[in-house]
Amino acid sequence: GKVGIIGVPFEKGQRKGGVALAPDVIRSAGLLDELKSLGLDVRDYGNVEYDPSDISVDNMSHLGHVAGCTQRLSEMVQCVLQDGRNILTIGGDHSIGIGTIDGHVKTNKNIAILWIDAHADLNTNKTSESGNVHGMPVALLTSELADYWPYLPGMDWQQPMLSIRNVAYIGLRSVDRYERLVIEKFGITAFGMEDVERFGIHRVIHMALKKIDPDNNKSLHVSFDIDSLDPLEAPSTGTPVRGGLSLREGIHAMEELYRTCRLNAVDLVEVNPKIGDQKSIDLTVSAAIHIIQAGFGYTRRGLKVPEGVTD
Ligand code: DIR
Ligand code: MN
Ligand code: MN
Ligand code: MN
Repeated sequence: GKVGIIGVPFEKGQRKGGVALAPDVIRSAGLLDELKSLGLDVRDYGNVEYDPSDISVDNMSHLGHVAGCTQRLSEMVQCVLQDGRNILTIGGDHSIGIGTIDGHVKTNKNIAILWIDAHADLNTNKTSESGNVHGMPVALLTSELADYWPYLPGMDWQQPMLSIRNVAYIGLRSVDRYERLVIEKFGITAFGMEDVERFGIHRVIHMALKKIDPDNNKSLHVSFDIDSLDPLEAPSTGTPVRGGLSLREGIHAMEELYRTCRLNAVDLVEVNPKIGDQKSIDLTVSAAIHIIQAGFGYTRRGLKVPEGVTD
């Protein structure tokens, strides 16, 4: 397998400094070597650089930066996929999902998204209580939500091409009132922590796939917000919510998705190496690397001996 890595040192989709450091901190913790040890051909495309546009829209903080960054990111994602590589994007805050999913859907229209997060990230500028764009990417990306937005200058390159029927949530436990209303109105596939409790992560993953990819033929995209994990195991993140997925559940989810052979894009977002003491930061970075490895073929059964050296 071939994989391309893009770092997105972007933190203007929320208000806490530090998330922009995550791509380099996660690389420094040995990410590339870990992926290479899985037998992958790994190419690092470096960090996104962009020109912000000078626009503003009511209750959307730093939209000019979000627009500039995600437009460039979408182009880079398209390049990597066209090079025949699966893609790993390291954020940055979750607003970067606008760029990665736009790039994926422009390359392959038949995609399905697993949004693994404590939050639904489904606000518009009218419903958001924070004005933070990292709480809005799913609403920007999906066609059913298009009517709920005003015209957004700087975002013309991004037309919502994805149906909300192709999105499943896993790990929800902090959903705003209007987000809940939208989830119910459109019957969005959503497995919150309650469902993980009730069915177990294994069944939840397979029920989600059955809903969003019933014919087992879609290009799968996981957008993994590290705050989906319990803060005991991933404390260094901007909006932690207690009672989350264990690292074991997160790893199992990624292993099962890898086994479909159709997991072609992974985002890992919201690690903030400025939150907490060194022990918390190390714990969070190592959790992120475990999640990524599982999504790219690491298995807890042990790896196979490469072909040709078995005798
Ligand atoms: C909240 C928090 N729903 C918002 N969202 C977060 O700001 O819209 N998303 N933290 O990751
Ligand atoms: Mn998120
Ligand atoms: Mn979140
Ligand atoms: Mn967040």
